[in-house]
Amino acid sequence: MPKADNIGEQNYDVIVVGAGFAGMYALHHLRGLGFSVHVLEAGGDVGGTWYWNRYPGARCDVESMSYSYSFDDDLQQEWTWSKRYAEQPEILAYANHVANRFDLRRDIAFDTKVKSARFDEAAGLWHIETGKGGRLAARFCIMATGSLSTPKLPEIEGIGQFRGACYHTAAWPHEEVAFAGKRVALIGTGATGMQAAPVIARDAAQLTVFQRTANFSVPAWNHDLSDDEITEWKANYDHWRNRERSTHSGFHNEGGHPSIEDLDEHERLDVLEAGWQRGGLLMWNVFSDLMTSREANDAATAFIHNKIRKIVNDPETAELLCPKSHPVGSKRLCVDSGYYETFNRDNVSLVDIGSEPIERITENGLVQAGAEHGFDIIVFATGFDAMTGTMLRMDVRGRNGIALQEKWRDGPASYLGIAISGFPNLFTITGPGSPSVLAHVVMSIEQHVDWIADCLVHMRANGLDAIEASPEAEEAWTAHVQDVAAGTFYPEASSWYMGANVPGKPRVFMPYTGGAHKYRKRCNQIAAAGYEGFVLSPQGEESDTQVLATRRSAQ
Ligand code: N01
Repeated sequence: MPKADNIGEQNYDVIVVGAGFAGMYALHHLRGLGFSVHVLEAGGDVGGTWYWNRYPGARCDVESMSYSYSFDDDLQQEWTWSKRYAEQPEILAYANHVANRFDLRRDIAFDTKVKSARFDEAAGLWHIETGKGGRLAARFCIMATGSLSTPKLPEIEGIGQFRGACYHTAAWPHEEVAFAGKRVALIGTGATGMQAAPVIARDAAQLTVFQRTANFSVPAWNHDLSDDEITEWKANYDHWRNRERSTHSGFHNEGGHPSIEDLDEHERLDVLEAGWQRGGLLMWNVFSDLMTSREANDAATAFIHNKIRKIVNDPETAELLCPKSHPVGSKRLCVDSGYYETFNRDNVSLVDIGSEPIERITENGLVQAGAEHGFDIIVFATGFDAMTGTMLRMDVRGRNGIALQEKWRDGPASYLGIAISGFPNLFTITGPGSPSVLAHVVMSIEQHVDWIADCLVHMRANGLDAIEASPEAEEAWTAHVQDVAAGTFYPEASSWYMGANVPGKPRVFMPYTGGAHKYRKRCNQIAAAGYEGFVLSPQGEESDTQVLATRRSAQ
């Protein structure tokens, strides 16, 4: 690894922040292209999301044969998933397998949180400082920090007072949490809370679920994969990966869904029932116009309400569980394994905190509706400061010392969700403004890493030192992201996509809703047109060791 002896910092071509699926692939790919790469990771090992989210019932809502890297066919062939939807331990085992197989850990510093990243215009370098006081420099900085990596605790008075055990689902302990015989409060009913509730309920003496907003969920129908299913996938991986790259969501089995207008009443119900029986996230586009036609959305809403009313025995509880505050799909659709059925258990109850919020947390439990409820364990499944939270907690400064906190004061602006004007040579993987959380995220990660890698190779081959999104391109893309979202129901929900779950956060729709396939095409067109919308600058001072390092590795 090249070291600059003039500035006393460890010096690389590329610093990657994060060793989740994005950072791991960025390291592997860029290292293979001859760049010196170093990864800084806050956690104790690889895996990102799957390292932190160890809560009971944690599972991926994307089908396992698909939720994996596509960049190496040997890797695809040698790894065998056990279930339709993989559970957290199996996904973490996969991440570990990848790290071992490609010898990734030798270039990753674990338990190392980035404190600041500052661009030094004179040297054309990013200076990174870690929480441990380490200092590094690199020509390029890649933020592979994930979209859902800063857990959000609720602002409830007295939150530190509770004497029992208290957990956030995204900071779950590595050792087992014993629920047997315990009175458990679960706060939050998003994708996480809905996965955790049925599992906690099986062991706990009593589970009380505190729901602020009812959310839509469809069954996972999770099952062991048969040998035939696995064989079929492995024999046709190329085909399925190409399918993924050609769809709106990045799911191989998306597509062919009718518009509600083409169907009569019976056909509509048949389509919805088929969607429910198939289960999983594809219910999101059971009609091609689910997110744009009120009629389609209302039909799907009524259908799911009826399912909930049929599953849940107590009519009052069923009614509380029926989401009525937002269109289906405008908040992330949940995929459950027996969530609604859980409320038929004698040891489970549902408390509506939408109408009567939790007043405060006490030493023994919490106060709600004027009464104190005692608990042994409180589980916060209250989500994340999503998409921008992690980057904004670092002190990231671009040209002229401008702070990202300042630049994004009114919401994130970026070009393609990859680059930020005023922050040269800084890339974001699955950043705000890209499809990211609205698409198959591993596929989105690979697309971003490949694009960035091609860009760096192009720069190296052409003696270019710096790349920066132009203010005009950034402005136009950011407006486009908003325009496309405005044509859908997404902005109608108070969702984390909108920043609505974090008090004081600007309400701006953050992911790109235009479709992962169209987005990929646009990114490729921009690169083919010589990185249209970017300003590329030739090499500067020859005294910089980093330039030499890059050149050396290119030879
Ligand atoms: O978080 P959320 P999550 N008082 O923000 C409630 C991904 N994911 O961890 O709806 C009381 O969705 C909040 O209520 P409300 C997936 O993309 C993926 O569940 O804001 N309640 C809500 O019920 C998902 O969307 C998988 O009114 C409060 C809940 O807490 C994303 O992660 C699995 C509150 C938070 O729901 C986030 O999901 C799991 C307060 N002050 C998750 N603050 C996969 O399968 C918040 N809540 C890959």
